[in-house]
Amino acid sequence: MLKGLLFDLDGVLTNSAKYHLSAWNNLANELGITLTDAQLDQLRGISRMDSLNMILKFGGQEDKYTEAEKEKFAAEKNAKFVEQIQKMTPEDILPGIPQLLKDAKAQNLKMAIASASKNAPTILNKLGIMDEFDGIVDPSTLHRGKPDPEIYVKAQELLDLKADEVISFEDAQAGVEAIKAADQFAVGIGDKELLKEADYIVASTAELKLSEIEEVFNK
Ligand code: B16
Ligand code: MG
Repeated sequence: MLKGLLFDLDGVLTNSAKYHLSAWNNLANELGITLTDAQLDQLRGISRMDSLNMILKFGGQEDKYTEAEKEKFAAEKNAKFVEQIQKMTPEDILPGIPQLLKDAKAQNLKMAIASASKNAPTILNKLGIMDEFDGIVDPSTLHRGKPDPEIYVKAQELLDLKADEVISFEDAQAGVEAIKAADQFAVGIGDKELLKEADYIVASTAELKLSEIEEVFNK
């Protein structure tokens, strides 16, 4: 029986992904690395340091910098990102999400955030939806990032629920893999081919309808 919903943040509740991608693009340019759209897409849902390491690898610079230099680059990227998200407002909640949250509340479903972002509390406050959630996984407590199931297992535990009692929402391939590895029902938002492991796929959040997802979940 459905008792809870677990949400990724970037690309699901709001499009802060666009700020992440532009901040990474800036840094990559400074390092003389040109990223393709497909490479930028692979950064979705990936933690800050793992993203930086992937970018350096894309540019053939994986052994070029010390850990201290890499920390400095990551901090630089984050400073740009934090500056950008200050302008977010409730208008930045993605279409379909306010109704989904309302329908979930009407059914007394518990809700938690399973975002790799250390900036998630700031973003949720900016969007004005912090109080809607019963729990937020603290990504600094994680040992492994998505596609490892750890973050989704932790989110489910925060709500005191079992894997077959939750529906989890993701826009990233690594995220859908994490949900499936946690044995949960995955809703993928985005490209059908990339997210093909998901149990239910929509092209955009505007198409999300809790009653329709539940029909498939209950089958
Ligand atoms: P931060 P999600 C992820 O959020 C982003 O998709 C990814 O681009 C970012 O690198 C990661 O959070 C870490 O974010 O640098 O703010 O700690 O999709 O898991 O909600
Ligand atoms: Mg995401």
